[in-house]
Amino acid sequence: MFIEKINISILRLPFIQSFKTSFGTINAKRTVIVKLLSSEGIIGYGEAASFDAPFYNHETTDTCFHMLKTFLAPLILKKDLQISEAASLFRRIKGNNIAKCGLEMAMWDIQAQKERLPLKTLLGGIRNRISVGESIGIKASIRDVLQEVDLRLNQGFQRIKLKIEPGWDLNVIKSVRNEFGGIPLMVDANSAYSLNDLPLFNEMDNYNLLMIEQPLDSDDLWDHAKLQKIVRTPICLDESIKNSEDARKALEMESCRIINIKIARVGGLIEAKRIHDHCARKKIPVWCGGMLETGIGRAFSIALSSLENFKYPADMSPSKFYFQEDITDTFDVGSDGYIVVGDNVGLGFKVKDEIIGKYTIHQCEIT
Ligand code: OSB
Ligand code: MG
Repeated sequence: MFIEKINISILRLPFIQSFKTSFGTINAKRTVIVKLLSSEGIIGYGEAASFDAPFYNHETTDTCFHMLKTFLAPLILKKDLQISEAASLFRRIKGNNIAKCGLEMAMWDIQAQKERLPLKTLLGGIRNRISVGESIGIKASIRDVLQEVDLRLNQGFQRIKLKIEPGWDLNVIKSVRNEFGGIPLMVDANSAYSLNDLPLFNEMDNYNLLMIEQPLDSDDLWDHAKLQKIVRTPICLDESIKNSEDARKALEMESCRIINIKIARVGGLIEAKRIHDHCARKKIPVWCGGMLETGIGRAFSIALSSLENFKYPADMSPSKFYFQEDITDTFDVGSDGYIVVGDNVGLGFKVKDEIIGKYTIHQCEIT
């Protein structure tokens, strides 16, 4: 495809309700939307859904905008490139995976439209529906958590993930188990613990959790391997897996038994699929995580989740849980806890340019 024009916008979408993790509270989503125009007149959209501050990983919304504008967009502008060729050009730039993913996604959207195929088919997806769980942030009180768990289970969500941090862990897990019995339950620590917390993790083994997501430092495959030798509960890595090489090493070291794939964190769909395929060969299940992104980012995650080795429910609650309005047509989670993977061409959801305009706080156009 030949790229004629690139538009990069920072949007600010206020949250209806704030979301607290071990690394901080998120009150609004500032995200970067990439819009490409190809020489055939096809428009493609992508999202670099970073967080505002470098607490999840090193990137921020503003570094994504900067990297896209200054280094990434010029690599593909006015060139005739396959997506895989663009991805190898991006690989020469260190890190900054979320920024890279914004551009790569938009190329996939164009490619799918050129081939008149849904993204799912282009990626080799096989599922017509994907199962969905809910991720529940750290709340003011345990009662608030119990209320939200009750609501989400009634709405059909297939598993509950509790965000934890030191002081907000076993007490919450115990309360949810007491109240709701053997529901599919897991926790996500976003790197808030160390091996000094071993007694806590041993205790967690008694609560039949599906998995413990990213308990230790994001750079530390080694200590995760030590922990996984001691605890029975599967460890799932999120932040630690930045590419397929990390996945290979984590599996060789037995640092985890499950991997959370976020397209943004790994720099795009090519790398996401590579991790998926490697895990499939090694019989390690994966599932799709989220970045509290808009409908654009979610659309790509839904298509990716239709691949065969996505074995656990995705963090894919509909945007109406977070935003007053979304920049795309939205999807619903059925009372059976599934999202239907449609067969519309391209990313599969109608993008609303006027709503993008309404929330844009900064933008540039590169021609
Ligand atoms: O680690 O998965 C995470 C939310 C904010 C920051 C980090 C994470 C999360 C989630 C929910 O767990 C993701 C989502 O539903 O998009
Ligand atoms: Mg996580």
